[in-house]
Amino acid sequence: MALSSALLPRVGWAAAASDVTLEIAPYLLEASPRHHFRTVAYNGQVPGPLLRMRPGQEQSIEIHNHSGDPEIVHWHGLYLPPSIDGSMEEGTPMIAPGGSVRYSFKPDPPGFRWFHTHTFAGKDLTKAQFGGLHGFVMIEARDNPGRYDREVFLALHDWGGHFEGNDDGFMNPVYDVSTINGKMLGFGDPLRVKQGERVLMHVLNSSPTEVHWIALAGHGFRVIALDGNEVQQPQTIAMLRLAPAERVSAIVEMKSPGVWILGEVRKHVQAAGMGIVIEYAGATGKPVWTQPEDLVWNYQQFAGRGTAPSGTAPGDDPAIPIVLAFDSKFQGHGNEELWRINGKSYPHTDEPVLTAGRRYRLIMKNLSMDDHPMHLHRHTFEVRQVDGSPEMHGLWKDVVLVRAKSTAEVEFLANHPGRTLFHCHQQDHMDRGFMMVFRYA
Ligand SMILES: [Cu+2]
Repeated sequence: MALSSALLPRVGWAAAASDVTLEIAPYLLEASPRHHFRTVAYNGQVPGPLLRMRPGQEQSIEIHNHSGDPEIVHWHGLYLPPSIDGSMEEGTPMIAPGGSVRYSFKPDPPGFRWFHTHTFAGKDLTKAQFGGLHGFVMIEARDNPGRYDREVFLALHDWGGHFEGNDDGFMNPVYDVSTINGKMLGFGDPLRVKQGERVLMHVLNSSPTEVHWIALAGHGFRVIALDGNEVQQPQTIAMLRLAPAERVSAIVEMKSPGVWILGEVRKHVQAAGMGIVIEYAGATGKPVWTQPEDLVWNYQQFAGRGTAPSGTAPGDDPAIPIVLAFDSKFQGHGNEELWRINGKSYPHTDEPVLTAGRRYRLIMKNLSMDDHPMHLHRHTFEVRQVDGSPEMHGLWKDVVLVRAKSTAEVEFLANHPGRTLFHCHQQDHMDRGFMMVFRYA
């Protein structure tokens, strides 16, 4: 039996009234015996159930909201109509407290996706993405040849957030506890492996606000996909960087017997709990960590030439540029800043109009001192340039981290008519105006 199913009960696709039922309800998370968090979860577990779906095969999902607050479920990375994509700004109806909805759709595109709440948190750092409402979606054909022995799904998350002012008077969330699959390092089940195994790790950063850096002592990661889309040039690297909502799929060859730590590279975050023990069969002893000296990551190394995932093949016309400048308006000491796109905050942001069949190039100029993980709903984009890099090809994502005082450029084919939300995935930033909607003509 795959270890992933031992860690995360699967929801199958047995013929029934609906293929999957999600129960949204209050939940007490035990990150360790001394760290409990009152939150809300899907099906009484954090992360929620792993949903396996077949590409293009009708899937029905029933959702019951027992939480006492209106809820909404966003299907991150899927091509769904605005009525069910899971964003109020696109027109998806909220699920009332005590209410239920039933969705039916044909999952697309194939790959590692996820689902999560898309509500407002404001000053309450237990709500929306600060809580436990996130889960994995794997859309995969039955005949996946699998160059690996088994799959493991890992979600990185931060808990117990509160606002803290920095030297400039800006308020940012900081956290007491960080977890992998809801557990602090040393308190979850170890990942038990065998020598010679090839383990495909699907890592999701479900953190409301934090970028995370992950390494596995004694091992490298063979990165084969970013945001669920195969990369043109797989690379074996020592550490992964994941901005909020990003995913990395990497194969780890288990060829260094022992007991190791897979965890956050930054000491204070690992000390707050972000780690999991990797234990070879027959190995004993204290888990070993080796501290990397530098944080190293770049998107460019994975780019190359090649074909696009289904439905996103670039057309022949040159892309139409859309320039978006990001900045913030200081609201006074002790307040959070108001975030702006081209000088306007949601709901007053522009609504650019797209023509179906045309390609667009988002030129994102980050004038601010913060990094922003920018997410486009209902589409996949091609990352073409980041941090002053040369032009790139074939790197397909749905989130890109636009670093402070830098420009990033992405292109996408407007091939999914309907309202489309574009926003910073950092919860406190989107709550403070960092969103806009694209419309189709
Ligand atoms: Cu942001």
